Amino acid sequence: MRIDAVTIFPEIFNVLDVSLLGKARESGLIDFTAHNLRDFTSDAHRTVDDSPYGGGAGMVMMAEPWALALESIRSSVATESTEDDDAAPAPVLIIPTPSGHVFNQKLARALAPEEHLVFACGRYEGIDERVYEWAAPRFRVLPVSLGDYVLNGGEVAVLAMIEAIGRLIPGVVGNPESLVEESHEDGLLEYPVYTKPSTWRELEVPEVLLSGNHGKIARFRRETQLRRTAKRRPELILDIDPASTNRKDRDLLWHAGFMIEDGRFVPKPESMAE
Ligand code: JAH
Repeated sequence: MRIDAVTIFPEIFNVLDVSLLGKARESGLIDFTAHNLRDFTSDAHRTVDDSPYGGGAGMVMMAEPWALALESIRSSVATESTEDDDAAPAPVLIIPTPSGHVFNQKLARALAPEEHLVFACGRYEGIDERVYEWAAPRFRVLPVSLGDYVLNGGEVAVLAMIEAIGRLIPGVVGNPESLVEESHEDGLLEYPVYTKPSTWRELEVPEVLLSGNHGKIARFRRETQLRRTAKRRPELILDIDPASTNRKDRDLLWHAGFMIEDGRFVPKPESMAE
């Protein structure tokens, strides 16, 4: 996979030289380049921002450096595609912004088979909106949010996305089995894990995990997952298909505050509290 990032702080991406993703780059599985947006300015001060039309706080990133940077990335890949050729699809242009689509494991999986991802890292109040209009015929534009909080810029969000996507590329993560268990297919939070010693500072590993009874262990883990999810992420319980649960699951979820109505889980009304 080819990955480009456009940023005014290309050094932030030096961390990709280390660890897992660094290995994937050495082996050629991931070809990553960070581009300095200021290299696409033409004034002595290398200006990338200006005040917002209509007034308001802060500064806005100017359109022209973005167009030049993104054009240089597009023209560095083979040929520009025309209308009726069977050339490569347009690269995906991912823009981290708190107002984007939510980035989750499903979106990471959808992006992992792509040939070329381009990340546009904004700073200040954001990028001139016309850049998105300009980019739409040249890229598959995708504004994404990692969650409802504000960072100082898109760079740290891009590092997270590169790690989430990169580890799904075959050969990047050593053990594909650990990917299977982490696939989040059941929509529940993970069960807690323990390792040696079995007693640590007077704290015990749950006895069932030492029992060797694999049926009981699976049930213990399932119950911990359901209880944890109901407590920490109750909105995820609403997405569980009741057909994927057994009687014990449904009993546990009842006691955790959920019931089945019209074939789906819903919160139990306060009046039904036990
Ligand atoms: C902040 C440009 N959802 C995480 C996230 C992503 C991007 C930004 N903030 C939070 C951001 C300022 C300028 C992007």
